[in-house]
Amino acid sequence: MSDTFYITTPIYYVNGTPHIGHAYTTIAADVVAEYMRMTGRPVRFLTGTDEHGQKVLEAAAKRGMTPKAHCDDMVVRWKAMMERLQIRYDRFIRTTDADHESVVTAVLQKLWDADEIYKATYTGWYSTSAERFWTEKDLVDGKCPDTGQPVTEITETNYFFRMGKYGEQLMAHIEANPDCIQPSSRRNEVLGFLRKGLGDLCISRPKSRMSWGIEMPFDPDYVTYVWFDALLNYMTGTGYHPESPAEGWDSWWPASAHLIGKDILTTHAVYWTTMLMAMGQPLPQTIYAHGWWIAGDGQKMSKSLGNTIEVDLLVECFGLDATRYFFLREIAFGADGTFSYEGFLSRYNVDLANDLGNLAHRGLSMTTKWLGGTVPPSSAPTDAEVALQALAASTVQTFDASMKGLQFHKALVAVSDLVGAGNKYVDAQEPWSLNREGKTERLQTVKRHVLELCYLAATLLLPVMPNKAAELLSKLGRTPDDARDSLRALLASGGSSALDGLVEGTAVTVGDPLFPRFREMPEPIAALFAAPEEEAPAEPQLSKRQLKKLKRQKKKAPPAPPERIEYADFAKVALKVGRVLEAEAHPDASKLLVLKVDVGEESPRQIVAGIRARFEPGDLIGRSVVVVANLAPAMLRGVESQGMLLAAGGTEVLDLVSVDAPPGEVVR
Ligand code: ME8
Repeated sequence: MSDTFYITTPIYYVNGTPHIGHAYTTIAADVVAEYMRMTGRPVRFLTGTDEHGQKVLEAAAKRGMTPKAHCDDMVVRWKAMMERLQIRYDRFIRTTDADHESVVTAVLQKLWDADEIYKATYTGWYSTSAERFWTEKDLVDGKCPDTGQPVTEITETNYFFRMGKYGEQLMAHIEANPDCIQPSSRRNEVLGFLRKGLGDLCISRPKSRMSWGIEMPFDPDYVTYVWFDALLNYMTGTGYHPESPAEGWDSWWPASAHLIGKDILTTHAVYWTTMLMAMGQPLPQTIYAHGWWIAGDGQKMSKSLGNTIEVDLLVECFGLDATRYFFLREIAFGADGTFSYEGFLSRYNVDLANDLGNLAHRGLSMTTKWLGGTVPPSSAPTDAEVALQALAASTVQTFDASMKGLQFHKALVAVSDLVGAGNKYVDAQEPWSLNREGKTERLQTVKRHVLELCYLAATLLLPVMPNKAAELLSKLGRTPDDARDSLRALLASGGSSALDGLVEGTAVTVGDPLFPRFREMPEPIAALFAAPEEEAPAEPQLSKRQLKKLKRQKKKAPPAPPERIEYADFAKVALKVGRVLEAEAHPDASKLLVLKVDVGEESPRQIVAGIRARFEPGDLIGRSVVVVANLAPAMLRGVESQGMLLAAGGTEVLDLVSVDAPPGEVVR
């Protein structure tokens, strides 16, 4: 198999507003692309914009511009987002690029000649908002299932791709290649969809209704359906062309990974794969559908949080590197995430300021103060150093396997664990005592190990935090190129040389802290949430006895909910679908059960629930539940509960709330 690595993001609707969701996919792709480059693989990284279709046409008309001029104007914001996030793509493709239009035209002609496309008259429900047809049974309450907007019944003659005939073949491919759709829950979703039977796909729009698209080569009255056009960008990006392919294009195909959000799973896992089958091309190695970021704490994703300004705000307040780190570290790739600024601040302070920043500072400042500011030699390792070495070697392996498997979260947890072990090592070795007691040789060995740990952490974090990692490397007297060489050597040695990357005698510098700690929310963010000052209501005068009674009551029962709350209050609660994996009686409380619940995260949550009177543990295994996912963890009779289940019933539990949806799905 070829050693090349070809990775893509979705091409974003040029009309849309770039927000943290788009930033997320793009950062993930950038990180894995850069990691693969570091390991020495030839990499091609494609991103871009999707520029045809009705919405673009309408938006352009509103502005009194031609659609192309409108796109030329809108695309600037997307390119600016990429630049701000330091995205190192190899090509930014636009579906209005001439080479792409030529590929789409030639593919259509080839499929038409091969009778993979036919013309037919069809009656269906057309959703203008989703720009597609639905059958009667697809509709939800008579509306578009994707957008909830009204649909119109249209009878139209169009061109259809014989997608249906590939259903069985696609199912067989997915069964035989378990990694081709990830995570596995998404693969099962696609298989479920295919088992219902696959129809043909309408791939044209009459120009009389919608003219902004690539003309059908065999019928000038029609343009190509926007998805058929857009998906082919992945082939254009390799240099493929049915008649005049660029030399070496097939070294990039099949793609190593298409990163997408779960919203566009079917178009990729079904439309795209069957199109490739009809074109006689191999299918991508992996289509990875990640979860959605939703705004927590009452912040609306689309307005206050979900726009470029807010990505910019994170970058402005915490820096680009911390922003890139946060999204990949915070949730497992595949799960949904609830964004909150508090969560961001705490992740920054804990992982970056306290752990990594602190380790670097301890290593560099003590070396400067006590050892003349150069990388010291290491001698006579004790068990502590042997253990660190073993951990470093296994960290490299975990990091590598996780990056290759697009498990960014796991990769970064491995680095955090290493850094944590480094800080514990410093605490245990007490270099300050070694210095005081004049045990210079031992002090040198300890400091060398701390600096080596920093070097390894900076090496592994380089694809994620290119600037901060380079800054740390420079403090250690090394460069990103040194780190790249070290990584390759480490991978070749299975990690055995993991703490041997620095050069004895090289000068180190302390400089400014890498990640200054934030004691409070940075001002520009705090200002977003500053409530207008209200007059405090007058305190009622209560006797001591009355006050005591009130306190007791308050302690016993949660306050009754107010009659009415604002949407923002409700939006603070993150509800998720869970599936009960395990259930057992609480060791120390007769009314409680201890459950393990899969909520679509990397590991199941432990939830303690007061439902023992209503349920036996065995009743619950496999049951779907609704979990309050952002409730602060609490100890319930000595067992930690990481969430709460929704149940019906007042004083007595009558039933648990269940929904028919996969674990991790958001409940709103
Ligand atoms: O669908 N959380 O473009 P699009 C996480 N043009 N990721 C999110 C997100 C969120 N809240 N919101 C958006 C299209 N994304 C088509 C694609 S590809 C041939 C054509 C990310 O602008 C995620 O990657 O609506 C999602 O799939 C993509 O943006 C949708 O971008």
